[in-house]
Amino acid sequence: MLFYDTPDPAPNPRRVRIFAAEKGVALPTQTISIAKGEHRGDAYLAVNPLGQTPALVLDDGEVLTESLSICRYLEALYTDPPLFGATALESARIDMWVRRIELRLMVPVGAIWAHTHPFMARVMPHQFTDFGESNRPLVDRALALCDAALGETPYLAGEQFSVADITLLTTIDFATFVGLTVPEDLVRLNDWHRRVSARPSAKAV
Ligand SMILES: N[C@@H](CCC(=O)N[C@@H](CS)C(=O)NCC(=O)O)C(=O)O
Repeated sequence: MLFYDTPDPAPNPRRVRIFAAEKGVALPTQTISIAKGEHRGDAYLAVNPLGQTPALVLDDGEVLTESLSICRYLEALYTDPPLFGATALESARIDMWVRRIELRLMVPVGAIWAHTHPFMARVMPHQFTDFGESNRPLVDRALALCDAALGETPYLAGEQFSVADITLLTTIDFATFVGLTVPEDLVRLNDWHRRVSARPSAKAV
């Protein structure tokens, strides 16, 4: 296997790095620099025509993209510890939270990034600033939803650390890079963030 990775702050490759670290799996890795535009170069487009990272090339040459799909593949190969749930209910809860984070948090964070951030002004043909700004309340709402869930259980989707926590951690850290903050009064979410950031996997490079 060969894992095509991009360093922080890219949240999606980091999701796979943390996932692999939690499994104790070392993936042979090649770094693609988005800052240098390597994701749009012919060599990488031959691997992933979508021009995005991460990608995982399997031994028979098949290429998996989509960070969550790569995580699912690793979960099937390396079952311990289970990060997608061990029972039907755990799996459904984890899937529910991953979808909520992707759709309710990452989508508005991505819109704020694309349409308001000065870095993106260099690559976006036109920034719709009002649209970007209009996404800020959606971020606040999604963070409050997570904070409420963390009042019930130590991890986002239950008693065990899961890929839902990995998805939330990588998204919040990217949001912080974009200039957003987790409000201090979301005490449970801030506490959760300290706990999961202290796991060795959070530092996986
Ligand atoms: N849904 C995809 C998103 C992949 C994605 O957006 N990757 C970013 C890096 S975090 C990227 O390659 N951005 C460069 C671009 O889209 O041009 C996944 O989860 O893998």
